[in-house]
Amino acid sequence: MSKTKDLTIKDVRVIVSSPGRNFVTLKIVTECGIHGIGDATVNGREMAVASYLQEHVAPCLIGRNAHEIEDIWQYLYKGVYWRKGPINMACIAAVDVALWDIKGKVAGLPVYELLGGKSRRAVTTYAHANGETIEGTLDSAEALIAQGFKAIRLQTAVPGLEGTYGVLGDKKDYYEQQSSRPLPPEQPWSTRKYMNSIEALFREARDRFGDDIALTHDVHSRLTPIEAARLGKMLEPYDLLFLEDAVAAENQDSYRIIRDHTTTPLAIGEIYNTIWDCKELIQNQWIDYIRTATTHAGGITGVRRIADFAALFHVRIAPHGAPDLSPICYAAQAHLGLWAPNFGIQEFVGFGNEVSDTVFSHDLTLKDGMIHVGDSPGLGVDFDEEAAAAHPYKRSYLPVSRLEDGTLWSW
Ligand code: GCO
Ligand code: MG
Repeated sequence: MSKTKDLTIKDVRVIVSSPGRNFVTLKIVTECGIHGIGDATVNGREMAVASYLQEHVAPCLIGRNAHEIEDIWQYLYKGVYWRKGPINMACIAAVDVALWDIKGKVAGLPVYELLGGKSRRAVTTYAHANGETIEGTLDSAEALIAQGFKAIRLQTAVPGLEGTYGVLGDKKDYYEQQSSRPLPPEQPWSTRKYMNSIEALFREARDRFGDDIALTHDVHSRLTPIEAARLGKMLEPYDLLFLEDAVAAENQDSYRIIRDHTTTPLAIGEIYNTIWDCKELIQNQWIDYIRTATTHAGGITGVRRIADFAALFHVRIAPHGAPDLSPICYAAQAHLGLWAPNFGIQEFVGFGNEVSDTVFSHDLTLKDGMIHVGDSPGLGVDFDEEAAAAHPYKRSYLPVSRLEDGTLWSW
């Protein structure tokens, strides 16, 4: 069937829109009219990705055969000379995911079938419970458990600090925090205050919910390795599914120190772009979950490679799923999660909001905390360019963190 279709790429469109928040969407159109879409959003640096795609990537795609996903991936990776990097890899990711979408549509099959078929019924997720107090956080967790979630991430404000990661006070999101001043919001950090308050959150969670519910926590790279080792030990009695981003690991060796001291499972990877960023973490078995996202780590092709490598070392995938990842990314990761033999869990904060629902349509459904993938050919997600045009890009930044004396810290 595919032989009769002309899959020459004839148009590549880059659309930056803000249906609730900024997204960079790539649309690849072939001669026969079949199109595919990909997500290239890099939160806070959207226009850099858009211009890289428009100016440098799109011209190389025109006239290419959309079926040649691997060759196009290599052409954009090796062929660019400047390897890796968040902007470059998000652009490769968007192209890659759009091409998988096209291949699925041509084959008349959902993408997970092209990857090797289902390894499970549906994709288990973890949801976020946040709060200004432990009680507030646990109330929000209780509501999620009532909806059927079996795994919850807990984040609570640190007493004495204004604006802890994951907790937004009276603001809906970081966009709202910047409504009067579009510059990175600043938040204070104190490791001492955090270390003195965090254990109570998990102690009270286990007291209230028992042992069946899986719990995670995101440290957002605020600790040093030895502090993270201490935190891991401190939380051992509460049996976390994983402790996320305990330490930033440009130096992957850091994780050996944490691993030497604690049996709390470790997860990292949401800002990684390639397999090289996590190679030592995985092959030394210093982590348990690798959290690379299709949007930031070279698409389905990039994350599939990481997943296969990770499987050799008992490391499972737990892809990033924050609200700055578009429904296209959610769909791509749902297909991967359905297939990957070493899938662990998917982070999930909803498929979007009322506004983004007018722009993105998809056939994913959530039931009992699991994402079910429909049987539409390709990714099963689409993007309405006209609806998107009603929501123009709005400059916005992620926050930054400072210690109480003003020193810049990891946010
Ligand atoms: C998470 C993340 C996010 C990121 C955000 C950056 O685990 O969900 O840490 O909150 O900070 O997606 O763009
Ligand atoms: Mg995180």
